Amino acid sequence: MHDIVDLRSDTLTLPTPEMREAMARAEVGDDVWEEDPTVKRLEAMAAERMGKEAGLLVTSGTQGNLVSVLAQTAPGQEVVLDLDSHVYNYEVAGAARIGGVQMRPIATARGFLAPDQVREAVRPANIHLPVTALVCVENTHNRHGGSVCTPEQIAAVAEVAHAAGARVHLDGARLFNAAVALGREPREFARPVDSVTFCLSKGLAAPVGSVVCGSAELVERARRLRKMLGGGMRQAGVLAAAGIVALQRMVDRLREDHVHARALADGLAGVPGLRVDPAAVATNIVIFGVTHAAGAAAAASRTRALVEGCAAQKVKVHAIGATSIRCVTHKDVDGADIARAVQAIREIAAGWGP
Ligand code: TLP
Repeated sequence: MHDIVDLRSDTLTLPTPEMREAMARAEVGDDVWEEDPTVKRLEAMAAERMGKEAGLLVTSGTQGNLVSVLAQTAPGQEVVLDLDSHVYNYEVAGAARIGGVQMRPIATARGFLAPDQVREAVRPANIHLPVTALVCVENTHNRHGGSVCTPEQIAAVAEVAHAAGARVHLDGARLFNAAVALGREPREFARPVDSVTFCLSKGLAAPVGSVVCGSAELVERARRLRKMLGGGMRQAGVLAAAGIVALQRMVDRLREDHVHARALADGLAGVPGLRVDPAAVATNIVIFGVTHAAGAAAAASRTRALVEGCAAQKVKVHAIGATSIRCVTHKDVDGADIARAVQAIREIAAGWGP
């Protein structure tokens, strides 16, 4: 039980005492000179977990996705990706602005492009058309409520992309959640793709950092691009040390977060004025809708009132749209906290009347 139940994101997780200890003890050097042994150790561990030749510690998931896109595209080329993807929606259009690439967003059912959608989206050779250089996939999918796709689904998309001469990037910010949910190894999801980014700083609870993995050649290009973006860190081993603990100790416990997310969704199911589908909760994210018989404007005002009402009871939730709220479970939220959040939301909704 915590004083504040913070369900806004798993990025809010605080480092564990073991992480802080590892950070204090970390052996460090200048990583721009490639002389930080702890960073090297983390990168090697990450590459091994992803089944790739090499890894690169970056400052954030956003930077990892950006260097991956920049490393595999040229200005004027096109990137095919899901309409609700994080790269397209929440990365400040960095790839368009810095990489000069054009985004080709495609609407999907659960956040995952189907092979046929990729086949259709890839541009044929024609003097008028941009070259499709990259296809991006996201697993788990943030805006689709932590939905999971299988390694086989990724492989099917990658096969189409590769046959058309495009490369594939996996935004695996929460790839370990997908792996735990499906009982598969992270490297199975990464095998079909050319680059993968995963975050240490979300459910794995490290304070800072993501890792980009791919071929040694791709990672060397990404290293140069990271420097260009200002992400060349010096004694970054203090951060990498926490990342190592994250990989060693924090992966298996993600299943608790998934149990808590399902309990939250179950607790909210059937509440009048809320639209929630517990069966759709696959990992640590629950997205629910707020409804009102009088229409969208009334539902939006209920949504705002719900966020504020929860905050007044020290339960923090995040509105990701006018009438939708996201809750993310993580290691700093326990079963009692979930019960408190359910109670707070149910009480507020009960006041809405029929
Ligand atoms: N997502 C954050 C916010 O940016 C929305 C969150 O709270 O969920 N890919 C995916 C799928 C993500 O969910 C995120 C972060 C990122 C990339 C970017 O990671 P950071 O925040 O480390 O730049």
